[in-house]
Amino acid sequence: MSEVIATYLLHDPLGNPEKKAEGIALGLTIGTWTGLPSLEQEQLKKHKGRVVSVQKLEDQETINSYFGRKMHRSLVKIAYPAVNFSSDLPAILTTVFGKLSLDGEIKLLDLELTGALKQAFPGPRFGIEGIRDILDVHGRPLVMSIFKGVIGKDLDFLEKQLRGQALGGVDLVKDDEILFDNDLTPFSERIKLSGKILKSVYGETGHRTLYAVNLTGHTYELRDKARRAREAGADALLFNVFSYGLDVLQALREDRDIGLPLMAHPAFSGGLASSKVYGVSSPLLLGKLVRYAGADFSLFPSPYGNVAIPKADALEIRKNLTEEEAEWKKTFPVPSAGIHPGMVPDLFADFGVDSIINAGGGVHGHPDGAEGGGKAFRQAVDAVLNHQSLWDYADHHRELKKALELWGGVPSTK
Ligand code: 1AE
Repeated sequence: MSEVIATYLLHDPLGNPEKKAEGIALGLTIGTWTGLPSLEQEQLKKHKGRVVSVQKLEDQETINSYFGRKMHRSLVKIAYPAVNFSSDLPAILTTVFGKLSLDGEIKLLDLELTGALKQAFPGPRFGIEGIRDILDVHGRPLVMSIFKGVIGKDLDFLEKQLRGQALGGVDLVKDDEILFDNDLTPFSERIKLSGKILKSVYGETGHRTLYAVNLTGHTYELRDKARRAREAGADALLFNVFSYGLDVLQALREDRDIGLPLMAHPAFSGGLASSKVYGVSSPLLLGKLVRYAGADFSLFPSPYGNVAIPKADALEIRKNLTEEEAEWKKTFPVPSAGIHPGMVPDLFADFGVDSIINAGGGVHGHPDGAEGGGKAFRQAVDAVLNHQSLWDYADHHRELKKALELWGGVPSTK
């Protein structure tokens, strides 16, 4: 029998997590058990939630002072029978963390799907290998840059930015997540323009760059808009999945007429995942669930940029996106935000070859502009691949040297 096993971090003033766990397991399934006549117990047995384990944790003074009273902490695992819900994420999330999420003293850390339930989720259409094949880039992390400062600007401005980024040798360029449909740079015009520019740069340099256009608008418009994007020649779609919902991502993934690589942006996820005591963990949201729903790329805050998350969380996100799973292809981890070339050795060490180094300000802020910024990142990657320090490599690579002089060559976390 398939189940979803949910892991929660529980805060409990009474020090009786077993009782609280049993209350959750029953409350989110059949409601009550002990008072039921034995015939009804028999009928409802297969629907009953099951406490799998309760593990008491050390108290934490910061948590006690947050709540203003002593709170016992524990990790609790509860299994929910799949027979209780339809095989979709809205039903699963409502079961395991529906009303319970309003409690304020409990955090959903993880979900584990067992049995046939896994087959309800498609995972990425292309995955890491598929994206590498499209680009024909293997054996190194990909480099991505981001359109910046594009609101209120026209297509000529976008053209210059895109050209610079592509000439710098980045593998992907994504829209800024706050670029929506607008009169100056309409969605379809951005797709057409990017096709033209990136083809021309490919002709000049032989380097292929893909562009991820931001798919925005009302939910009911997205499917047709995404299909039109494909017809217009789009390479990939950027998607603010947490502003819409994971099931919307899954619908885009499952539509064969769309069939484009999907890039999940973490915008709004901080509203769900930032608290230590309630909400949902970022490894679950930005790792497991975006992979299950079908993202080929998952962007998330790195541990060393300007909106950093704890390193353990970032590494867990990477693990959830890339560990071997028979059912799902791997999703590219894209640790992001405030990234500059001096961080490349740490990014490489922490996230490995199968990751994407992504920067907006760290590309455009280069003294030689976006082209210089792109080159500096590619040189930093080459330095690591050649087992050289960035500074040594920069002696013969001027774009990297200028980047290191501007931003420094060592990360702040080591
Ligand atoms: C975590 C998302 C990062 C992102 O989308 C973005 O725009 C980053 O910009 P920079 O690199 O911080 O300038």
